Amino acid sequence: MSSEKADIALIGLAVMGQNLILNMNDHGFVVCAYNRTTEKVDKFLKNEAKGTKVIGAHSLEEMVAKLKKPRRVMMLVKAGQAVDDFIDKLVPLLESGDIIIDGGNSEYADSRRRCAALKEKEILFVGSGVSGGEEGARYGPSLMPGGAPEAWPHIKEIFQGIAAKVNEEPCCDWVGEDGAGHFVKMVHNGIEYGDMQLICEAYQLMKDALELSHDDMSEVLAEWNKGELDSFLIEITSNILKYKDTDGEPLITKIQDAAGQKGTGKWTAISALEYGIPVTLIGESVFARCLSSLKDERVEASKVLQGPSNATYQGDKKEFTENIRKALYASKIVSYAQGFMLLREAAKVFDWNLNYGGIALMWRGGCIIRSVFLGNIKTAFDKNPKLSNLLLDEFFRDAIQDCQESWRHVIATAVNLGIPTPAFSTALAFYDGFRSERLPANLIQAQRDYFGAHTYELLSEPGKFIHTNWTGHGGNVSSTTYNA
Ligand code: NBP
Repeated sequence: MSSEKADIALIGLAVMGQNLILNMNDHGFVVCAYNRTTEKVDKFLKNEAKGTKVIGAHSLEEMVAKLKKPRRVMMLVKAGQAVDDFIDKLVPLLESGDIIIDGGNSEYADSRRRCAALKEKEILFVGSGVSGGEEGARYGPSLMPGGAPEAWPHIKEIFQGIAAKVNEEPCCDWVGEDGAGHFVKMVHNGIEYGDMQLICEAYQLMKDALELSHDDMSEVLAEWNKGELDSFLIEITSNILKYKDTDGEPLITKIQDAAGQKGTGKWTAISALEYGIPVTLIGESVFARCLSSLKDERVEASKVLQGPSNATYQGDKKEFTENIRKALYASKIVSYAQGFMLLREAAKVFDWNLNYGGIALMWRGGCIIRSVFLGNIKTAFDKNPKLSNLLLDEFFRDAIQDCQESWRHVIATAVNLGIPTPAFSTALAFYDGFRSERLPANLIQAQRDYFGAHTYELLSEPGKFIHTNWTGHGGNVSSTTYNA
């Protein structure tokens, strides 16, 4: 065995860990592999890592002894307790200035807590989002590291070396303090839920309203993939739609229509509620999955609840297909605008110094939401790093303007045909709400004051909250004014 010291240790030899180690090895870094079940270390060294410079360890003590200083230890283990357990075991073995990196799908609040606790012990903690699945880990993931900023110069070369590249630029940069890396990863996953739901709505419209064949739909998506919608998810959906089972039927038609979820979309929606940001499209996408999973109830309801008698579109199919594409594009712009609104608010709440253009670049390649579109977002933030909302950027403002008529036509048609388009519709409702100088919230304020003496603010006297005795028999005492 070589006496060479390792550049980094990696704990967790499941699919992500093994592939990331091999990726690091390809880029010239010496990795020390460790796993709770240590037989997996030997198995890995004898098989996948055979002939590489990867070394192994059978205890954390051995692993730490084999590392260059400052020691860099990365974990890719199941999120939650396993991460805390490893941290507890590692801390007594490490020295001031050593670095612990958690690359799992941890909740950002846990990363904030771990970063603060380890700072007390002078250990630098990094919580890094890793996206791209098995293939990404092996050949170039999107990496979103955040935590103790002093750690970045020590891990930058490895992280940017192994990350996906777009036009030579690595899809990895420093995200921000404490839990910022995992927060950005969470929003990435939420946006992924939104993108998938939007494609599903386009699919249902083409399938049910236009009665296109699966091969035709596959071709439509392949065509879309050559333009503004060029993305990994459109590409794989085109492939899925044309994939045939052994009997020649499209496999997709045989798959149960009940969607699963592992929680990151839900966490994004919960954060949106917590910080009061209308990330409606991701929320609708999570709920659409929930509704889909009520399969038995839907089957029963389908026998009883009536919709419109006509469920197919009578106009020009080609033209309507183009309208669907534009509805999808406009809705997608709204979804990303909402995602970035949430990032901006979190940055304010936690005092993170987020680089929005850098985040767009991190998502531009390597990860599931990778797309040409993210290049446009990067350009928008490069042009104006202080851009308050993507919808206000000229490029996106004009793009929505160009799509608007089609977008409204598609949603109106879907409503008339009884085809659900929750994500398309919520995106348009958000757009119309966001561009309204006046909303009917004056009435909400009046209602709240009427029944609960919650007070309201007069347009003519901003900042002054007053109560009206609307009925003449209520008291004049008002409730305290605060927002929860
Ligand atoms: P898993 O999420 O399946 O985790 C397997 C690893 O966790 C093994 O090394 C296992 O050790 C270890 N582990 C478990 Br399970 N419970 C443990 C415990 N109580 N104490 C110590 N170690 C424990 O592997 P993965 O799919 O490679 O994912 C790794 C991380 O990366 C996860 O957080 C995941 O959410 C995240 N992630 C996954 C993907 C993906 O596409 N799979 C993508 C992006 C991020 P053992 O061998 O001894 O059981």
